Amino acid sequence: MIKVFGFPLSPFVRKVHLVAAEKGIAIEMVLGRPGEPSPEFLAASPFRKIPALQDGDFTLADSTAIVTYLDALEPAPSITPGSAQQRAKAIWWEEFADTILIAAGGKVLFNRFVGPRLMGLPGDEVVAEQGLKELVPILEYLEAACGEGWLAGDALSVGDIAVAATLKSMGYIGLEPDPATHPRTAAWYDRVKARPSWQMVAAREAAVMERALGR
Ligand SMILES: N[C@@H](CCC(=O)N[C@@H](CS)C(=O)NCC(=O)O)C(=O)O
Repeated sequence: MIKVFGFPLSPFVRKVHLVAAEKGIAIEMVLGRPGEPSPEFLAASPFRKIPALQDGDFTLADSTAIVTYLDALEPAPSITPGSAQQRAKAIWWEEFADTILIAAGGKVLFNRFVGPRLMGLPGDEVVAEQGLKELVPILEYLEAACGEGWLAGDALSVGDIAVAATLKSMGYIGLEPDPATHPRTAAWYDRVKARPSWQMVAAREAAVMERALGR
């Protein structure tokens, strides 16, 4: 079975799990300890980033590379739209999630949750507040883009998956889309959350997080 290394709180890891679930690709989640990387993980991820994948002799790091691999292995259902413009938009939304949304949201997530709750490190409230400020125009941009359907056309794409995966991490600090302030984003997010793939991945994550938080 394909192995995916990494902790499911990471939006990049969650993106890979969601894509695999959409496509019905079975994967084994390998958690590991960040401070004590296994030789298997190091072989798959030379720069020690999660996620990483091992499929027999084949290894690969980086969520974008990994979902490209999964999409090629199992083309249906597609996560990359067919038209040139929609396909490019899907990649834009993935980039938006992976570089812009996480850069701001991660400041709040790390300092209010990952550091204090999981790593025993004090959070830096100045950095968290800075992240909250940076998030305002980013979330407004997303709100303006959300419509009745999906971010990059008529079907769910890797763009929707990446953005929703990042918002779920932000849910750990109470920053999932608020219907009162971001109704279009909240409605789109509800559509992603209604998918069986999301429910399966979220249930698996909840079990891991419960153990990590010692509940
Ligand atoms: N562009 C990479 C980003 C991966 C990444 O930054 N992962 C974080 C966890 S969210 C990580 O491994 N951090 C550990 C470190 O930087 O040492 C991807 O899409 O997979």
